[in-house]
Amino acid sequence: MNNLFLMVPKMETNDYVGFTFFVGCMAMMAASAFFFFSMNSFDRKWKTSILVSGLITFIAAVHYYYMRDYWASHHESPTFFRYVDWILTVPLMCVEFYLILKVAGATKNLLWTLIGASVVMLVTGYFGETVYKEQAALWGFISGAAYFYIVYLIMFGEAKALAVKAGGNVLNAHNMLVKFILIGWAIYPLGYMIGTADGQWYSFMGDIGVDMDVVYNIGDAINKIGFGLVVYSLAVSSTSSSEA
Ligand SMILES: *C/C=C(C)/C=C/C=C(C)/C=C/C1=C(C)CCCC1(C)C
Repeated sequence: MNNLFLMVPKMETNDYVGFTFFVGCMAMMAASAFFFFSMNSFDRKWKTSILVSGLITFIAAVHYYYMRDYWASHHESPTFFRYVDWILTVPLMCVEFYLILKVAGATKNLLWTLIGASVVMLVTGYFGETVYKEQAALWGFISGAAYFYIVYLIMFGEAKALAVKAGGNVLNAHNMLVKFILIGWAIYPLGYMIGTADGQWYSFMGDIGVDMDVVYNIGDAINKIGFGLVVYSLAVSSTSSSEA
């Protein structure tokens, strides 16, 4: 009987970081169920996009399950699980852009450029948070450059040109997804600055009283579930407009 209780680490009622891990886990699970169950009501082209939305939230749900547990047992940031989650889900978000823009002739080359930039962004961020913490500002800067390159590609570059070419619902959805990258993804560098503030020029970020993981958890909820819902509504509007 005791073993059963040991499986659930104690959670304090004032542990608001733990609370956001718990709620994040539930929200990711619910979103996954929603995407997976709704998938079959769309035709093939959209089915893949909704499947990817579901995979993004599902992969996150599994990682949140472990992160929640890790936090509850150690009261430390689950940096490793966090970055494993991101390295899997962020490239999948690049895949979403590619799938949407395929109608306008998006190339594999564009897809790999986006994925490559996102991997650089995450690996350098990981270095700054772990092995080279003293140089966190430098690594964060390199990571930020990769981030802005992604913003450039989808806002002004090749991806934007394709979206304009596709027009209609695709262009609307693309513009919406761009907002997620521009505003939603900008949440993450804030979390990073809070978490690596010690001894950096932005040391004041360490005193603002918000925990890095809370910022990351809010970012994930907005970006993974919100992003998926934009794709979902594009599928809904495209399906109903082709029937009409
Ligand atoms: C589902 C997870 C997502 C969308 C994660 C996105 C993560 C980022 C956009 C992280 C960006 C970072 C910077 C731009 C600079 C500092 C280091 C990072 C990795 C936190």
